[in-house]
Amino acid sequence: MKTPKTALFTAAALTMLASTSPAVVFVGTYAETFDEIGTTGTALPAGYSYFVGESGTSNTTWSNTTGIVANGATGSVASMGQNTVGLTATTTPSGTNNNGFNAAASSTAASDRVLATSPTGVSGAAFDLTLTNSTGMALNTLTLGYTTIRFTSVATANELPGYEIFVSLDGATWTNVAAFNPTLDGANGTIAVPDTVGSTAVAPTAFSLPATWAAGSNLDIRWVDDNAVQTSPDQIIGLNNVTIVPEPSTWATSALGLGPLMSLVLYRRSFCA
Ligand SMILES: [Ca+2]
Ligand SMILES: [Ca+2]
Ligand SMILES: [Ca+2]
Repeated sequence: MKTPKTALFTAAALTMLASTSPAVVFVGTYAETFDEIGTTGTALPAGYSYFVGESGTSNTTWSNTTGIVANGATGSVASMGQNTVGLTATTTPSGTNNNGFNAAASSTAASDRVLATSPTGVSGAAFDLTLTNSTGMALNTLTLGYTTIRFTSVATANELPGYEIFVSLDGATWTNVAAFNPTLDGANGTIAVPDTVGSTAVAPTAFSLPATWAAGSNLDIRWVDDNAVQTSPDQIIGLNNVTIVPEPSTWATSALGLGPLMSLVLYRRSFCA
């Protein structure tokens, strides 16, 4: 029974590496172009880690009936293992690669760098961003924007197109943010990520966190790419131009301290009237 033992060992080794890279301090605005990686860099930007499904999972783990499974002992977003080998730097990603790519947004835009995925032999791959809430206040709603680059066209439809977003406030329990789940055709107001070459700009969209993001604590955001069943390699996709801000209406008043201040002004006015 050599094969199962090897698979178990590999999964255990990946789990041991599952701590993410140091978090980025989030003071109320965040923007990442990935361009500072450079054309030959292999290191992820600050706050990012790369994960793949553990050994023993495959391109049948997630499907259009199960979706990408958030939590569970195996075959879930929660059970993915960190891969610290380093990115593969290239202009145009091709083939399969469980290290992740540092790619160019296009062959004519070499300085515009993109993190790209093309998982193989596992359930999928993910880029994970860890942020520490240094705004000094609890946050419940964020506005997230990013661009999905579609590097390749595929002969048949990808089972689960593009990236799905998962968030975690403890690094253990994960929640899908359904508003960002793409479809091939963008039906019913969903994000369209067709199986053709191109880019999909996901407009900044507000979403509620699964629980309050307390001041001083961490939030993880994962862009998860499934390893599709139908084609091999399945569509190679990439992540570019991430922006994150607190949801504007709550941020505008609380960040400037206008909430308590306005209350005091109103109280004084009524008291002195
Ligand atoms: Ca870029
Ligand atoms: Ca694949
Ligand atoms: Ca995929």
